[in-house]
Amino acid sequence: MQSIDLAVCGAAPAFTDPLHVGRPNVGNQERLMRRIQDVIESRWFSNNGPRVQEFEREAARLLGVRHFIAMCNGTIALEIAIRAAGLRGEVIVPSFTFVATAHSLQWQEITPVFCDIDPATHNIDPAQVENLITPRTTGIIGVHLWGRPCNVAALEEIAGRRGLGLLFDAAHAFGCSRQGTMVGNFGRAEVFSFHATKFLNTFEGGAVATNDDELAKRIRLMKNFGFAGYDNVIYPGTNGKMTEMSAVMGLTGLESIDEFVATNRRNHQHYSSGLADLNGIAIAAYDPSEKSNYQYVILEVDEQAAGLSRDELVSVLHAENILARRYFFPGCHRMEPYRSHFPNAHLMLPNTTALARRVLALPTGSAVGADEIAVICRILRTALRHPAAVRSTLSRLEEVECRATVGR
Ligand code: T4K
Repeated sequence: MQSIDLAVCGAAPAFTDPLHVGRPNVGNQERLMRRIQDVIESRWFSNNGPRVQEFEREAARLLGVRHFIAMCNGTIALEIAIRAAGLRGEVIVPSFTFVATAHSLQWQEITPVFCDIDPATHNIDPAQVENLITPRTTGIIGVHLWGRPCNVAALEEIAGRRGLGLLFDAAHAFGCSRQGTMVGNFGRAEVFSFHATKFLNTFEGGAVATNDDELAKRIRLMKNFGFAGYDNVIYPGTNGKMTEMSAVMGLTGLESIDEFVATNRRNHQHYSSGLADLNGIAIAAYDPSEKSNYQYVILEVDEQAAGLSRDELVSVLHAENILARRYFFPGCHRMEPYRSHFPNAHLMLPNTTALARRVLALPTGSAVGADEIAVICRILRTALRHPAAVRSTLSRLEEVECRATVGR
């Protein structure tokens, strides 16, 4: 049999160290270390300290939004925004998202009602939203998946007409715009994540952005136990505060944000040209007329046309130490407790089901450059040139693995 230069076929892996999808961006390390030192010397670590306030001011300025409330992570920020906006009963959300979107509702006994996506945008399909509204529905949460904003106008129209609260999970969309307006300004509020793997990170972190003064006031109380001043609690709250250490990471990242975007955009272009003209392979594009953070390189695999499935390509890449991810497989509706609550949800989610089988995320960010991307593209091209041989090798490997497991 002809030898194929792929690790699954017996060649040495292309990378000795794993290449990750979500390697953190750091920015200027010297400035970061100085700021960390300052925090330690100041002995002020939390509770709305000066660095958190500075981070909030800088981020609000960048987004052109009235209120930017920093928090300890995106999930708590979502929970607080949902509660502060008064959502309860049922809320319509896409299933094709990170499970935190659904959990932030379920955690407070609000039922997430899963809506299908538009296969062209991967975002919630406004045309499907209306079919899911019941007397218990109080809101809609759109997710700007991969940083590509939802059809905000259509969702606003439905929410306005049906008297529903509209929030956005903007975990992927810091620094992105829609029709010239920065994400952070849509709906009643938008929620960001600054998790380590995000384009801008604060180790762990999140924020709510809103132009609604009343809502912002409530959110600030909620994230600080309901304290309106010393010894004065006027609201049931939780602990959603961001630490000073997180804020200095965020401030340092903000200073390099243009560089992060440039790197991501360059990586995206390298992948796009390196994988152009391959049958059955498409890269999710960003609108060049908008601001985008180019945070994700998302490959869509049409198994029929490509000759290999998404999962087979993931196996090929993993064997090379390229840790591509199947975001957001299998869809929230197939995770617990939703799978048990709504065993037939898939009947309403054909586009979600199809896309969850087709999509994979490739390594990008400042930890990868043109050389690594050239190798990744070469591997994908090689695999796709020999689909039959790769498929039979993979099924042989699977059989061996299966026999080993049975024998254990
Ligand atoms: N809504 C949406 C739409 C979201 O995508 C997320 C988070 C949220 C809400 C909630 O926001 P947070 O509460 O997280 O702030 C990761 C992140 O943990 C998660 O924050 C993120 N979405 C999601 C898309 O990705 P996993 O399960 O993929 O994480 P993990 O540990 O497998 O890491 C991903 C890759 O990054 C790996 O290849 C390892 C690498 N990595 C990871 C960390 C933590 C590093 O190289 N360095 C690191 O420090 O969820």
